[in-house]
Amino acid sequence: RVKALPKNFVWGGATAAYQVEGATKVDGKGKTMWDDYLKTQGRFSPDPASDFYHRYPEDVKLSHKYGLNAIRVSIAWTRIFPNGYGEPNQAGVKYYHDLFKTCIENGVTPYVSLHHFDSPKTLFDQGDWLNRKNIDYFVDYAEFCFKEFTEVKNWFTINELISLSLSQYIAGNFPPNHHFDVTSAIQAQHNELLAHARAVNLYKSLHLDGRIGLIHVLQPIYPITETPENKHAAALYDAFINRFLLDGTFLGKYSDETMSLINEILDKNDAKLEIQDGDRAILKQAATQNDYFGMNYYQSQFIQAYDGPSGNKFNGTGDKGSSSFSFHGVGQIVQKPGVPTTDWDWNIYPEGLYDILKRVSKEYPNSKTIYITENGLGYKDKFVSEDQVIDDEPRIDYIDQHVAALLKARSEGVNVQGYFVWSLQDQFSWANGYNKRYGLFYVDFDTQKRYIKKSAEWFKALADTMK
Ligand code: BGP
Repeated sequence: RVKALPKNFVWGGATAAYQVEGATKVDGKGKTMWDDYLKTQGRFSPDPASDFYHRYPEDVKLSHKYGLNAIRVSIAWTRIFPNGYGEPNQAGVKYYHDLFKTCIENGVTPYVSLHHFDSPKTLFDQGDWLNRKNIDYFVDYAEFCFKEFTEVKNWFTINELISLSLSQYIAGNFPPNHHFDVTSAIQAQHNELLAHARAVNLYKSLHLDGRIGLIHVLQPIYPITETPENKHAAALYDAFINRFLLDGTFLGKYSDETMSLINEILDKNDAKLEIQDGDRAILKQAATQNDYFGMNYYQSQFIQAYDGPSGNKFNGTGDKGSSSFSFHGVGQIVQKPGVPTTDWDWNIYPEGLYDILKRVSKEYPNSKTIYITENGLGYKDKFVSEDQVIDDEPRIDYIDQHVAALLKARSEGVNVQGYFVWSLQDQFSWANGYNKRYGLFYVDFDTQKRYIKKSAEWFKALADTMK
């Protein structure tokens, strides 16, 4: 494998508060939208997850030891404001100061998101992102963090707006588990974009010494064959999951072509989108003020035209081939022969990463600098013995191919400055639990002991090419 990373490349591991911290009931933390839901569901508990709340010094040291110069973490809103607003909880504030200090002291730069799927329960009960009052609370929380955590120089507002909206209101695998509630899905996207834009505009007005952006997961949509119907299906679904958000973020408006595709979907599904006076100005102001763009990429999808009823099956168990997705008036997701899939039916398609990087840099120059903020392989890693490195060769292959796609795009002028693997250590997966592992470091969830995987050693070898 002949590959070298450019000098000063950001080479990191990613985490999210609720997926790693555990300690959901300590030091005054408030409930998120997940706590009661997971309890009722009874499949798995978010405690202790990877016990990062107590063990972060060990994970940060491991990061440094294995060549990582950066880490993605998120702040749990409910550690700072247990109810989403009000008086800050000092124990939560202290925890994050300590965490950031440890990262910085170890030469592992923190990249910090304010919201990673973990809305406070109180605000979730009042409509989550569909309630515009919650946008105000988010901006207040953001302002508090910007002013308090001045040691953080790299901010992201919200992680994966589309995953939240799609999982909450279309696929139904995140609370409140609506299926094909198209009105809520598109409105949540718009409202989250507004929340992001307002936070960026505020951050810039504070003239702080740091950078800010947001994170979108992008999923290229390809027609399964090049018929006009299938191409149109791909354009429609692409508008719904990628283009609407990219336009809103980096053009500061939804282009006419994007809106005509979105309106076609809304009409066919008796849905509507409300854009209020003043929203456009907020988006427009933010569009040029993002300092960088965090792009998550896992997979691409293949689609065919479809006019039947909507319906889906979510594969949250790793039972290969058990998922399906058909969206009325948009399209039906199909398998492309020859494209390998994971046990959770995610296509392994590194070409998609190359294509989407080229597209974003060409069509959305306001994205400026791009970081791949998540990419990785969900895999049922097997622990063998205390003294044996865990062999996760398929993960190495996956990362290797995607880093190659990134470097190719970079060599053709796309301004990619970093790569964060999802994930740093094994952690809790929202709708899949604990058997879908992604980490460079294996976590025995019973003992919380960390073990090295082969991918960590591979990652380190690549990091060493930077010197
Ligand atoms: C992204 C999220 C992460 C993470 C990852 C893997 O969508 O930002 O939080 O979970 O995907 O997804 P999953 O855990 O569903 O396999």
